[in-house]
Amino acid sequence: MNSTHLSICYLRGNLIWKRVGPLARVLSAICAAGFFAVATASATSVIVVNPSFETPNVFADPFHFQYFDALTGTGWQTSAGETTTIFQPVLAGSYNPGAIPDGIQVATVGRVISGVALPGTLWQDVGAVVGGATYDLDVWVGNRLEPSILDSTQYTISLLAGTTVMGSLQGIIGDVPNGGFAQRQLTVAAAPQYDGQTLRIQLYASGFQASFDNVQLSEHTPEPATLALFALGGGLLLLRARRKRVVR
Ligand SMILES: [Ca+2]
Repeated sequence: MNSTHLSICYLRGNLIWKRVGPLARVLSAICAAGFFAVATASATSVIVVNPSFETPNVFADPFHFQYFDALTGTGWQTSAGETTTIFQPVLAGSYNPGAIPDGIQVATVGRVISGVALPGTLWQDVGAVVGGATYDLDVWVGNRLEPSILDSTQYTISLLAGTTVMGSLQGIIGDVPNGGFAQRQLTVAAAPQYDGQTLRIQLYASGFQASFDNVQLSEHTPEPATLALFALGGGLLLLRARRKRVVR
């Protein structure tokens, strides 16, 4: 719907209102629905640093992985030592051939040391929350081929405002095909009270280990021009209602 459509909607409703009131109300409702559909149409990508875990290249490590907390400049932070890594699966047997969604490296979160499962958390702050916006967070989740005990690993993908979880998505690694990756999408509507707070992406795993790759975030906000039209339309309807009361 555009401004022309808006005008037509209003004029038609106004004309019909005088003859058949209920029909005009239905028409007005249809017009309003059109406005709301357009009001959420603007989408922008939120910059995620190192979204695919390709930096730095960890090939030189004997096991082709490095712990995040031993690296700088990755764009990601980790809370617990030695449980999150950047991994380059050079050797066959980690994932199915061609399974890595993007590039040649992934992140692994969580591990087991001496039979004890250590959870892991990766996070990145990506700017400020826009209150009223809707966010789509896309993450690929991987299930390594070895060993099968990995299947019981639980993972949680979250969007936070500061340290408050606005929304999260949970799953079990066993739901992902063995040796493969599957895309998961978390959609979060940011409540107005979170406006201006730090927007944080968080990836968590416990039980054994989850793999993550290709993290993408988009923000959907109402278009200012559309909101202005909507306010104008609302104002016109209000004026019309007042005029009608005066006439009576
Ligand atoms: Ca990658």
